[in-house]
Amino acid sequence: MAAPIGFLFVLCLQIVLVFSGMLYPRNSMSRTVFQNIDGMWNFRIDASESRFQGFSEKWYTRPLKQSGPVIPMPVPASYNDITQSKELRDFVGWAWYDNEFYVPPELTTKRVVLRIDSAHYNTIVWVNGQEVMQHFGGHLPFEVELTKYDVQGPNRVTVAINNTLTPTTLPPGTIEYKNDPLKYPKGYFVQNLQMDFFNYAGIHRSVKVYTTPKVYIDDITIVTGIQGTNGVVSYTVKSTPASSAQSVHVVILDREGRSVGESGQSQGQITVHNANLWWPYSMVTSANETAYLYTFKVTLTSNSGVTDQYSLPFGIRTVSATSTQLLLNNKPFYCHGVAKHEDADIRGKGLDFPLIAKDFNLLRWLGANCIRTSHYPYAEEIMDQADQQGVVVIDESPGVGIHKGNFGNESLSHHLQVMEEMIQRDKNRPAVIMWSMANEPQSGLPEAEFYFKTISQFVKKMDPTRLVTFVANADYQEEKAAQYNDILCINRYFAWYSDCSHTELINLQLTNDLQAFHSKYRKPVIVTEYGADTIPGLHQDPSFVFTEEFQVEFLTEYHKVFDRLKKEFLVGEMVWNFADFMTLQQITRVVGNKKGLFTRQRQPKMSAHVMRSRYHGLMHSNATQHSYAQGHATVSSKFTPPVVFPVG
Ligand code: BDP
Repeated sequence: MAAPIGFLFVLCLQIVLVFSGMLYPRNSMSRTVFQNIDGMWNFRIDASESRFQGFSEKWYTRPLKQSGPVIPMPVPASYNDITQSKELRDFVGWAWYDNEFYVPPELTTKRVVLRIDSAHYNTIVWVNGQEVMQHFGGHLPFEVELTKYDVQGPNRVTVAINNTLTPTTLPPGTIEYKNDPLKYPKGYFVQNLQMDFFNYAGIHRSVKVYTTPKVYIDDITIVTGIQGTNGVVSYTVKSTPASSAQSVHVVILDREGRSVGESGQSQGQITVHNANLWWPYSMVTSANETAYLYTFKVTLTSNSGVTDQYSLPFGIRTVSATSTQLLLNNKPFYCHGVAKHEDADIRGKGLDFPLIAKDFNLLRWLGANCIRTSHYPYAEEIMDQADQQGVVVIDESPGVGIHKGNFGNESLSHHLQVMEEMIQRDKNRPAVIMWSMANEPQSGLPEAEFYFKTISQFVKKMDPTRLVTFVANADYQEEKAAQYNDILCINRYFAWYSDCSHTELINLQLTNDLQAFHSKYRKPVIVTEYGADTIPGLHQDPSFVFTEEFQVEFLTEYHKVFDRLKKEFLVGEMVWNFADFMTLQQITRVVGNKKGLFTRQRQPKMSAHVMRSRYHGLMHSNATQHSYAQGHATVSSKFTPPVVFPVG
């Protein structure tokens, strides 16, 4: 059988993994993000049978438009929904992009870095025909220093991306060749997915060129603790090359820009007296503020007297768990949230600022205090909003749908690599309280035990300050790997995927199931998914599946159980899903998954109003409890529950 569409090619190439801090590009006195190469790129798919034509004809050696026809393709965006072509929408294989950038001559004395914030999935990048980097996997940034190349310009950047999913990629998938000559033409294949979302592909986030001095701040790690009313900030600053760094000075600035602590060491501890802690907005009382962020400002001076400066926002907060509670800053936190997707019309998974702003407005409107980045790490610009707006995040890797055949060593080592990149990227974010290793793996299989034990230990070693989990859907009796989770995250669809329509069974089934899980592991539980597909505008009374009435009834039955178990060991509930999203074409999906509280265009269904009423109510009661615990009786009026939406 032919190698699946040129995919093996990339595996044969040497994967260059240069481990560095990859601090998010920010302007400072010493750094310039001087080019955002976003906009229209030239684009062409390699539709040859082998998908190998681009490599055999070396398309990267000259402008793409010289080797064949190109179309304009926006970056950032998925390419799938941009044109009217079904072939492009459903394409599997290598897609090629190119564009130009300049490096102003005065900046060539600096360290020049080309960074792609994310591309799906496997990427090779050439500058002026020379290969400069590869990256294996989507959703996470990668970059290369261009200093050693001649980049005076104009410079051509060529990017080839392969969206093929195989048993060892994350997410995993398979390429299936259909060999029956009576049914399929020669060489016919399909991409099988093990996940329930459209396999969007393209350059999904920004492409930037930025500079730093040649001796530069490579990485900053901040870990915070609380002692009485003080915050304890432990930090490490890594400079590269370390031997050329003469001195490091760090200062912590409060919101007003006043220094609240400093040090002349590259590693150490700073005490912030009477610290303002980072609180989710749902836990704010008259005594504290939403999501207080300090700035960690680092100044590095090289042996030759050149300085580099980097300012990192961070929060002071702690995360911990008992057998029945999830604690933020030693206070119980109840997560009333939503699971999301990066997904919208036309742009697919492409970064989109209006969409980010709209979604955070809707989260606040709903009263959701927590999101899960189902089923992959979201854009850093989304994570910034969570940090700034006090929305807690369960940060999930792209380990979605790990089934039998995906637990081998190659998969495991790639999964560890992805976890490392994700934690490295998000380790300083106060909003992130828990790392999710995967979504719905076949964790009832014996091989899942070693797999998740290894990843969980790796994650805890990299970051002992946060919790770790994977999101499970196995039966509690079969479950083999949940013992390595700090919090039991469980997805349940009683009365939808089982006993469909029988909402009267939810109470019994959900109660028994969650209690059994908790009794087995003695750990807190979050129901990370529950939901029912709902076609907006479809109404029926009495309720019927797919109607808005049914979704409301379904959610409300779950809430009854949550309200009881919340007093015992339940520490969170997250609706599946925030908004409708696109999926593969199949008979159980009507142009996508319709379990959203909002439509794909972010208009509310009846359920959104019900959830709004519930979440604002929960916030009010939590805030009251929280403020009593602290001895303050006032609750900010912004948490007054909205009028209950009249249902039923
Ligand atoms: C869960 C998956 C999620 C799906 C959801 C559903 O975690 O990705 O979209 O089911 O079927 O099992 O709606």
